[in-house]
Amino acid sequence: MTRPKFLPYETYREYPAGEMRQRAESFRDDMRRRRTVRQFSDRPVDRSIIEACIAAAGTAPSGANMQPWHFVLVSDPTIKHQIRIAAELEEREFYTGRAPQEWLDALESLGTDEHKPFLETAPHLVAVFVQKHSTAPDGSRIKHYYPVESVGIATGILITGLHWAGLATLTHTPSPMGFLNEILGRPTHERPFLLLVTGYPAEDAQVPVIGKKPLAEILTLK
Ligand code: IYR
Repeated sequence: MTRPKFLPYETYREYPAGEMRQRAESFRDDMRRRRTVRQFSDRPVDRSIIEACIAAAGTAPSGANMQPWHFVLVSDPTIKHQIRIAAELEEREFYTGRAPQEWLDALESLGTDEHKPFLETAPHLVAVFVQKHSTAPDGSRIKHYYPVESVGIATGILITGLHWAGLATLTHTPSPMGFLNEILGRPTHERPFLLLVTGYPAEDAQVPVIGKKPLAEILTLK
């Protein structure tokens, strides 16, 4: 057993109370501008911007710091095409049979259907995978803790970072997503978590008229 090493927390920054409030409120206001977009422009976006956002996502807290995530950044049109074909195949089944009516009713206000042109139009797709375990150099399995929660947090940071950078995103969850392992050559102990579509919104992009619950509804103060 090695003794844990600790160092002073030198990167911490404290802000005066007024500035803290201002930062929190301006962050809230900026996040309120974020909308999920389903119509993307094909305007190119430098890959390094997405890479910086993925690096930010990789700073997320995770169970026992196992960092149980893997990101595949897809910008190659041929691979995007393969993903679109596979996703639309699953989605067609979803919309024409697999989905219970209750689920279809819940999706009605979003205007989604089995057509997923954005998987080819948008310049980048980020496939996010959850690693159920990892492998030690001797081949033994290393257990991961709270992998889904951890990857959810990392994905939240990724979406926030892309929005912060000025890009639009769509959290897309074709189901099932097993085809992503095949197309992207990821091992079976990695489960697709979601597919994040990113780029500029199309100039004529429209967003559904839906709202977010008010604070009083999502917060209980005790
Ligand atoms: N995966 C399908 C259906 C879908 C499901 C949920 I839950 C959404 O919030 C949106 C869509 C699709 O992408 O169309």
